[in-house]
Amino acid sequence: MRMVFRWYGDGNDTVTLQQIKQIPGVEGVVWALHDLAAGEEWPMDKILEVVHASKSYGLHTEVVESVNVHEDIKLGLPTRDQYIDNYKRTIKNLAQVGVKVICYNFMPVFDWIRTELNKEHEDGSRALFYERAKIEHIDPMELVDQFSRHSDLTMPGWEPERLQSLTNLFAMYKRVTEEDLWNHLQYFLEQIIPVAEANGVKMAIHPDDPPWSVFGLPRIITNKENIRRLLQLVDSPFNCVTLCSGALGANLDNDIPDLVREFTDRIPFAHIRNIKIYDNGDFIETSHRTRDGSLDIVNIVKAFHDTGFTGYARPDHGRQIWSENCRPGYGLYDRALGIMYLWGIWDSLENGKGAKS
Ligand SMILES: [Mn+2]
Repeated sequence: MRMVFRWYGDGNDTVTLQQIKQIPGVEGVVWALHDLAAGEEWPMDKILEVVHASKSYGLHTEVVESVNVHEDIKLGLPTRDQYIDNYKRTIKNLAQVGVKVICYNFMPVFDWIRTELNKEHEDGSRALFYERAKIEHIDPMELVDQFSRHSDLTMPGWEPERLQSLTNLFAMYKRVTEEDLWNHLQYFLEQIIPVAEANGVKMAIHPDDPPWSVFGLPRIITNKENIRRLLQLVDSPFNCVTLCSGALGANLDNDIPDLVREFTDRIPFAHIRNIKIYDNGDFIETSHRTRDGSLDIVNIVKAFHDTGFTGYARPDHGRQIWSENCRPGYGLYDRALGIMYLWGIWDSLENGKGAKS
């Protein structure tokens, strides 16, 4: 397990590279050019800025999250080809600086959905929260409005320029079924996987978060059967999945250790975090500790260990604790605690093989 930590870049993150370097066992940052719109080619000079900054702290940049997919590709519009060409060029550019894994997603309009960014736990910590009944009744524009007023740091997937065209997008997706979305994903993968393969870059799709349809939009990367289907769309070792325990785990029918075991050869990157799921279907993000949430993090890590996982892992989200002022889900303290929990489990499993490896 190669531990990495998401970093939003200079001036765009409350966490510094020096802080990241000081977290035990973190070897690299998970990064992106967050100021570029989806569909643009990532230019080498901007890529190199991040690479050089990270290298100066001894952190590698082998994992990128995300290279966002332009909506025209997801919608299957004739204009998609220019964006796919840009995507191919971005893959080649990233390969030149040693990127090994690109995480992306194929969720229409929104990358992820919550109803509150700062829901208070009993202990006063704050976390991302999903209230099922609220989602069923709220106008998506209202939610977007609430989120944009909340934070001066733009959140991935909720970039203002994308949200301006929200009404239009919803109208266009009215005609897109799940089968259409599968076809559009296949078209995309058939074009980019050969490029990824030729450049030694694994494309790792992030599952839909949460793993069900929201606001009537189609969602397809939601469960074991659909991940199998995804991997067969283009059956290449470079067509992979980012195993996100918290995204898939919001549906308790998804047995995460079982998914890890089945898809082990096609998981180059793991997101590990816990959530507490209530009887009414609401869920809140918790500390990583197994007993704090509904997911068995010990057994999830054990499944990775049992299958000889040598890919990258990050703690995904954390709560806001100790009065930290940070991006919702992306503070320093709780993610660092999460990393130490994950290492604790991992090293105890290594016991007997020499935990010093
Ligand atoms: Mn995730």
